[in-house]
Amino acid sequence: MRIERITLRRISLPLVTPFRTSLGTEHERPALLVQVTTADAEGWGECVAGADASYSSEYLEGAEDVMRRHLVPPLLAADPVTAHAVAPLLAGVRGHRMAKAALEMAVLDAELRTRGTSFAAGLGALADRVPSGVSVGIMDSVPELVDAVADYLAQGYLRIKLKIEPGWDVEPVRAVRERFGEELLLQVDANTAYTLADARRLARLDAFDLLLLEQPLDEDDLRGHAALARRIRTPICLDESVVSARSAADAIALGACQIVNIKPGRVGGYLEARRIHDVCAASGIPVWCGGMLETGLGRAGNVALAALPNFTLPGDVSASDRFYATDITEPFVLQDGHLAVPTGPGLGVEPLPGVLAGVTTSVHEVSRRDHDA
Ligand code: NPG
Repeated sequence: MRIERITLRRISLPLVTPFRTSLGTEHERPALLVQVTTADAEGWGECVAGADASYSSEYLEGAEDVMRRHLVPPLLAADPVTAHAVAPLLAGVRGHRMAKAALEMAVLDAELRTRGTSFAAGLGALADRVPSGVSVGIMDSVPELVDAVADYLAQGYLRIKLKIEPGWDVEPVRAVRERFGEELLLQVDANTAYTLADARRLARLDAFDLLLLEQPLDEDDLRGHAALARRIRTPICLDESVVSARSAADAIALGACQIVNIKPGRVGGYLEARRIHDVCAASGIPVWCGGMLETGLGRAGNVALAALPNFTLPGDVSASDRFYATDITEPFVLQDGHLAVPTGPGLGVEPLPGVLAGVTTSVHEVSRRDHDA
């Protein structure tokens, strides 16, 4: 496959409700889409970097900059290109996993569309639907939170994840557990908001039979997570700390986690995400698919990934309307608490041209010819 053109498109989608985590509050989701054009197909990628560098060191402007200067040129110069060749071709650039992931995703999509193979089949997934969980932000009051959870459960979501931070942890978790009972699949996500000095407070969450406590400590604090794991009963799940199959293997070996959240965007792409899935499966560590407020494009890829066999916990793969009144693709809809795995070639979904045009804020195109010149 030869890439004729790479188009970088910035969009911004308004959120249906503000989303507050321990890192801040988001009112809209800016995203960077990558479109790879070959003689036979268009492939789409989505970069999950945020507007600021609060979740990771990567941020959207930086991701676009590194793509334009350092990542797009080697892809346009390579002939042929395959999805598996993207990471080696870009290995001369350190880090920037979110930028690399978006480019690899677009190449993989183009390749699979050319072959007439779906993302799920390409990744080796068999399930035709995946259970859907929902992530519930920090709210102004506990009653407001309980109402929001009730509404998501009425819609059919099969698992609730509560965002927590110091001052918003034991009480909201207790209220939700008491209101909805022991049967509710419930977990919490701290986005690195605690330190090991909070171990006693975090141990109070043990009373609520949570599925897991996600990323309580700093992303580079694997030993701290291992120490915390010895002091609480709730299983620890890592998100921010796991950026590659190697870091997953290290975290597991150190006893820093009993569960792993896999986000393709965070780990450099769907191919590395699958390697993490395999490493975890071999170690008896269950995984689930995280979410980063993806549009229908990233959501399609995530649903396909989540159909792999070791994704045994419901993921943050919610319906499109959890975040967006109008998605840029045909929306993903909850069916009996599940999302259907797309079966069409590649991602199986495409941006709706009218919607895409309406949310686009900038377009930058580089073709092989410009590059050769
Ligand atoms: O369902 O897409 C979703 C959102 C799930 O809570 C969620 N994501 O920390 O995992 C997280 C959080 C997040 C969102 C992180 C956006 C970074 C960016």
